[in-house]
Amino acid sequence: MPTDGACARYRMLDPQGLLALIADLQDVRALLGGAPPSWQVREVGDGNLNLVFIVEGPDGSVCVKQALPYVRAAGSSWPMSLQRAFFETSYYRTVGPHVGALIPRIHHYDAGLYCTVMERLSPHIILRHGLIAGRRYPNVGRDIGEYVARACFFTSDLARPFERKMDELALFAGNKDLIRITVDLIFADPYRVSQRNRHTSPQLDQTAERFRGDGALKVAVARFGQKFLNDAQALIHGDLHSGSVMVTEADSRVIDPEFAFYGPIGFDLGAFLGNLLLSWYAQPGHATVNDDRSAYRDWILEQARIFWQTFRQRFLALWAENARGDAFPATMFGTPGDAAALDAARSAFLDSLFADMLGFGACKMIRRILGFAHVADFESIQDAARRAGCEAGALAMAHTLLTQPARFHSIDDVISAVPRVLRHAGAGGSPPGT
Ligand code: SR1
Ligand code: MG
Repeated sequence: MPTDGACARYRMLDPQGLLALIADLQDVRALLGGAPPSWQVREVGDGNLNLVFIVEGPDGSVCVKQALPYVRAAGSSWPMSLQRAFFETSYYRTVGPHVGALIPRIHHYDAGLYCTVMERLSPHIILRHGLIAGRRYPNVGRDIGEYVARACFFTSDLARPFERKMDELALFAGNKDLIRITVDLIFADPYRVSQRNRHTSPQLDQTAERFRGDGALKVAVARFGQKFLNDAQALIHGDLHSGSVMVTEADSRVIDPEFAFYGPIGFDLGAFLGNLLLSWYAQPGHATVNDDRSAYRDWILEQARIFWQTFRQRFLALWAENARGDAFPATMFGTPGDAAALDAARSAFLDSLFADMLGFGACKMIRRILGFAHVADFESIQDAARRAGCEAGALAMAHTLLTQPARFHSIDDVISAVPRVLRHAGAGGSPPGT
């Protein structure tokens, strides 16, 4: 864990400080080539929390991410622990051996400056930006499904003795400040009056008020909030939305795991699925005369299907091949007669993850429309009425997922419901799911 002594060395990096830091790292110097005065530094961060720099030399480039002592999107009025950088690097170290090249290569972590020097992903772009631009990434659903399966399975009790998990659980339990963000911003604020909330107004005023007064919806959300705190199933990324994935047509990488802790696997699954659905609902806002985005919407839903199916198949395969943990110990299920019962139990577990994915995904959709941190998928739609129409559709779908979960037994149930759930009574349309 970081110490107070390490904190004392902290200073916010500027280009000069960054060059001094890197000049001392022989491997990174060699990668960049040339001498520090020839290196170009740019700050490129557009996220809610951190500074992000690109450093380019004559032979190569690196990315440097540094935690700020406050929430970047809010300013110094919202202080925030620097230790998130430590939890991010700890997450990368833990899942790295299991996920291979699906994360960036980490060159160096500086415990005093709370910054990480890592591979600069190029020509990758943030998946969310690609989705807004209507670009297709043929491997992304499969890659992220594989990623969640591997990262979560190998850190779960299915794969490892509980002692190891307990040690890590204790370490990541220190990530309290970021867990607090999630607890408040996802599971509470959108359903109560909070100064941090905002929404497209006046178009969604009634919907926001209706959601705050919807007891059945709030109970469903609160149950997922409780599950988020209680179900220490695996080491989860904690913020696996489409802004935490970088892509090319051939390659996908998961970044930004600073919200990591031992939590429910469905939270990571839901983050990715929920953000694909947000993108689907935002597409009319990005339509042009030449492209109404309807074919692109089908592609998004196909990626959602591939994502879930890949996760399910890979998680089950990993379980069949690597059952070395204390949950469902392999030595207990050695007789031929056990196979059917074990298969049924495994299938039931995956069904529970599916239900969690839908519930958490819906919570994540709602918070991006009625809460503090919104997403560029909607924010980049200039026309407020058009934006509100797209957002109302997403809210209706999320409401249906949370209040009518029995309608959804398979990913096909979700995919066929999405185009039919377009408006919500509170947003001036018909009731959801009709
Ligand atoms: C105050 S931080 C707001 C949001 O940004 C991150 O991406 C997380 O999703 C967090 O909830
Ligand atoms: Mg992030």
